[in-house]
Amino acid sequence: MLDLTGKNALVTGIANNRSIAWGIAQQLHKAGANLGITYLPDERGKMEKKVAELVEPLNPNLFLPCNVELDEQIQSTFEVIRDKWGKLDILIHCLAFANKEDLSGDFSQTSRSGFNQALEISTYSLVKLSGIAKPLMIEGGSILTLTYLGGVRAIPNYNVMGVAKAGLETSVRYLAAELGPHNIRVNAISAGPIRTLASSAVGGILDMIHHVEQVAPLRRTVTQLEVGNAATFLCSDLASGITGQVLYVDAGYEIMGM
Ligand code: NAD
Ligand code: 0WE
Repeated sequence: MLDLTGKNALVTGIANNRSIAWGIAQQLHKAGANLGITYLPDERGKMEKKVAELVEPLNPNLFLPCNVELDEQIQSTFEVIRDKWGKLDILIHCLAFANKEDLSGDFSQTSRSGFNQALEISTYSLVKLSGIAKPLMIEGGSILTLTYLGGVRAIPNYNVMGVAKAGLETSVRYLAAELGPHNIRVNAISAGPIRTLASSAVGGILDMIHHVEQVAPLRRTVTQLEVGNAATFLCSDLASGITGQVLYVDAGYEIMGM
């Protein structure tokens, strides 16, 4: 039923064993997908080593550095995919960045450079990666990104990331409209708050998680593997009629009014 054998999947955004992208990669692997993994390189090569060790059990047959701020790294990532795979079926976009000082305090004080950087890394990168992936998705394909409720509602301190996620969700719709005739589907998962490297660096995340545990219909938060299961579904032929959508994987929190 849910079978991804013969599918080539590129997964971005794994930093450690708490990353949502790690939960997605594990479930794609379980469904039989052939994995390519990209990581954000640092000067000392620490991230490369850490992520390589983590993903080894999934036998990725591509493992590449890809800082989405650098066109040449994006370009060479997709050159390797073209040369080694010949086609791409699944693209997972699971990355975001804003300056820490722009994720607290007054939104109106966001700097021009901080605003631009958050939108370049968190939003424009989906547009850019999709444009490069398009000619490689020769048998059709599925593109998936990760968003958060702060792109739709004003969530305290999410600030410039909320603007980035609003732009991301809108990009999903415009990309879905463009790529649909090529049988490429584009969707987003809006995940509830999960403790990861990115979220743990945010003050008050534990209080937010506690609030969700009180209010969400399921009275709990979601796990990376639950997001991975929904991602695997959206990337599979079982979701062949779904594109341009934002699927909430949030224990139901989004439906509540109080
Ligand atoms: P994470 O820190 O594990 O992942 C963020 C990733 O972004 C890291 O792997 C990091 O290397 C990568 N990244 C940052 N700048 C980059 C760049 N310039 N080039 C390439 N990669 C870069 O945290 P996470 O929570 O798993 O975040 C993954 C996605 O999920 C993000 O889009 C985030 O907004 C979204 N999300 C997270 C939550 C949550 O509560 N954790 C909820 C909803 C959505
Ligand atoms: O999208 C996110 C996290 C995004 C993020 C987090 C950081 C922290 C460290 C982007 N850039 C950075 N930069 C850093 O230097 N989430 C959905 C998790 C999250 O972040 C919040 C949240 C939630 C939930 C920020 C404020 C309020 C709530």
